[in-house]
Amino acid sequence: ERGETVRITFVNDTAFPHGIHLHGHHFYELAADDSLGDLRDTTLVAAGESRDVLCVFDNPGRWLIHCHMLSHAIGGMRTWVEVT
Ligand SMILES: [Cu+2]
Repeated sequence: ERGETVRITFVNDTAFPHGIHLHGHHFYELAADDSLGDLRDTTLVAAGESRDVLCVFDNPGRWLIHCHMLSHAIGGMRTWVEVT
């Protein structure tokens, strides 16, 4: 819901790095000790690693999340969230 703060873990269980981009919002990358890192709309998740981010979903609508490599997004590395 609008205004909700959500922690998301992007898990990369592939052999390639993926730059994951969220439309409509920015989020903070979280360090291993949960401290806030950079404010971004895209985060690079290395092969075999995961990345936690913290996002305040304050922009209503349906927003795409996808890999920034077009071939990956076309191949299915995309989904969406709805903020109501
Ligand atoms: Cu990718």
